[in-house]
Amino acid sequence: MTVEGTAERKTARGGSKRTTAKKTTPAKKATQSKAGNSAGPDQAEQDQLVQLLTPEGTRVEHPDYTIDLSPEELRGLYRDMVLTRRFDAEATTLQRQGELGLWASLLGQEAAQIGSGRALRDDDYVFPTYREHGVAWCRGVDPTNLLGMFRGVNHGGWDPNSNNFHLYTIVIGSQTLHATGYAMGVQKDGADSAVIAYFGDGASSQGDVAESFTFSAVYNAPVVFFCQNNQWAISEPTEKQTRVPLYQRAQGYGFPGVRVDGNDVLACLAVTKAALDRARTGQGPMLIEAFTYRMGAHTTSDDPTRYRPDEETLAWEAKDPILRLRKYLEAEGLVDDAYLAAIDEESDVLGKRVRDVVRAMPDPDHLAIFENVYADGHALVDEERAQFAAYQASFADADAAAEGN
Ligand SMILES: Cc1ncc(C[n+]2csc(CCOP(=O)(O)OP(=O)(O)O)c2C)c(N)n1
Ligand SMILES: [Mg+2]
Repeated sequence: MTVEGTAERKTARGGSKRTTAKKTTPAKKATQSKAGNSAGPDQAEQDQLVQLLTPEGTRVEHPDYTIDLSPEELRGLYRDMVLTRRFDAEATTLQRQGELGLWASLLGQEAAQIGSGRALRDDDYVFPTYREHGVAWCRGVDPTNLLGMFRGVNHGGWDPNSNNFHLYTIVIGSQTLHATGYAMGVQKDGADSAVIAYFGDGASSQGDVAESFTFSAVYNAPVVFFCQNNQWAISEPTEKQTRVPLYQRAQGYGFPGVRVDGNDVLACLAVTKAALDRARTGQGPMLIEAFTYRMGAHTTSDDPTRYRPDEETLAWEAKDPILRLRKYLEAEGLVDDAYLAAIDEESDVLGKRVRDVVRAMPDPDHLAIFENVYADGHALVDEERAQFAAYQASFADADAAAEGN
């Protein structure tokens, strides 16, 4: 999945020697990547997008996907997105202040996550990656619970079965297999719940995702594959993952795929609801490619200015998911200044709560890391635990000796 790896393969196929390949400076890389990751879809791609709300906030219709929401529901989507963005910004700041070890921001992907998250029924089951903070919000997972793992004080932070929201998965693409297996189980139980697996454009290159597509198709499993194509897999542009639009991959496995405007919360909601309904009525899996953009860095350990041009990010800013819904709500007279101010105030309260709770999270017992490795214990884990306990105790001994002097 590296640029270097792809370049080498191309050179080898082209017959020229690898040693002739020139080193690419970060600046050159950025220009090159622009060809594959333009500032948004070109006209052909645009024609394939399911869209119900234009970037200017104008409501449009689509022949296959419709939605009819009450003013309250529309305002709810706006509130979800604003609060999720605020939570995310707070987490990024907490990482910068040394309170978290790492954070993976969802900035720019709020519509994809809130739209799909609000399409779910309580009994549906979600298998997320590590960036689905908006979906977690929709499932009712307390946002502060998402931060324990990123602070390094627990292995997850919530009981997946309380909200039917699995723990975050870092191993790229593996959760699509978990989702497929779970969906096959749901089917055997005779339940009419559906399962949704989130993954990224980079994950689409993983074998696990290909296997999930095969198994779910042949078993007609009630699973929706929700791919957030945010245009980048760390520093790799989507053109390094695929030569066809990602949603078209589904066809080869025998189930439908659709590309939705991932910055349009209404379209994401409508398309995901249709896919879930399809799954729960025995019509099998579906692939949704939410065409969106990762506005921030891959994680707080990444510096995107080294590999992508500012113009690309700026062009996507004009498609901001929150702004377009706000324009629509304002134009329809569905929100007023007082409502918007109240949401901002609620955001501030959430931000403060997140900061307070994170700072007060107790450090775990040093030996807790050895728990839950095996259900019935393991001799090697026991040995490692004893070694680590002795190592920790050596500090206490040294402290005691120093005090004695
Ligand atoms: C199996 C595996 N290989 C590599 C990695 C390192 N890695 C972490 S995130 C990432 C990129 C994922 O990109 P994408 O699927 O597009 O998701 P995004 O981060 O853009 O949401 C990689 C390669 C990993 N976590 N797991
Ligand atoms: Mg990506």
